[in-house]
Amino acid sequence: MFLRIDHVGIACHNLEESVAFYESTFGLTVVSREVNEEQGVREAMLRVADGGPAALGGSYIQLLEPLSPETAVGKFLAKRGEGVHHVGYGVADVAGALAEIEAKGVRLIDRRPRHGSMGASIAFLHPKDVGGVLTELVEAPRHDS
Ligand code: V0V
Ligand code: CO
Repeated sequence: MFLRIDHVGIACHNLEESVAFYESTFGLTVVSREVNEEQGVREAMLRVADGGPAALGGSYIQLLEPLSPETAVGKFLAKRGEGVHHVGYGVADVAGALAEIEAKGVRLIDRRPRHGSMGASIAFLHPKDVGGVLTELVEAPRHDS
């Protein structure tokens, strides 16, 4: 079901400071920036590796700054501080994967796919049913033409 690790999401207080750290320390490059009101984040994707065949897409570090303290990332920062927030796995079909996973008894946060970074369709699984790991499914947009 999981094709690859699409991204690791990292919660931070100040997106620009964290981006500057990742760029200067590890030589990573920002390939996308977005404000996602629905998810309550300002985020940047930094490309890590090619991740195999081009059709599968790359691997990224996703830096996440909360839009306010009441958001998912805002609450996480208040409770736990900066650090790893979630793991996003690449899947071919988010809706199909959600149905399969739910049938195995794992609670879904999203019953249908939402808008994610770089045009992806995303959905989250509850961390309490995945050994404490907030888990995201990521279906990259198709590049057919
Ligand atoms: C909370 N908990 C976590 C967690 N966040 N455990 C592991 N990893 C995390 N990131 C634990 C928390 O410690 C509590 O455990 C329990 O879950 C309930 O947490 P809470 O603080 O009361 O918060 P809730 O229940 O209001 O919300 C938690 C959930 C929420 C996971 C349901 O954060 C959520 O819906 N997340 C999905 C959306 C999201 O994270 N969006 C931002 C990334 P104890 O203390 O009771 O044991 S957006 C993104 O990735 C995008 C756009 C993209 O990739 O394209
Ligand atoms: Co993410």
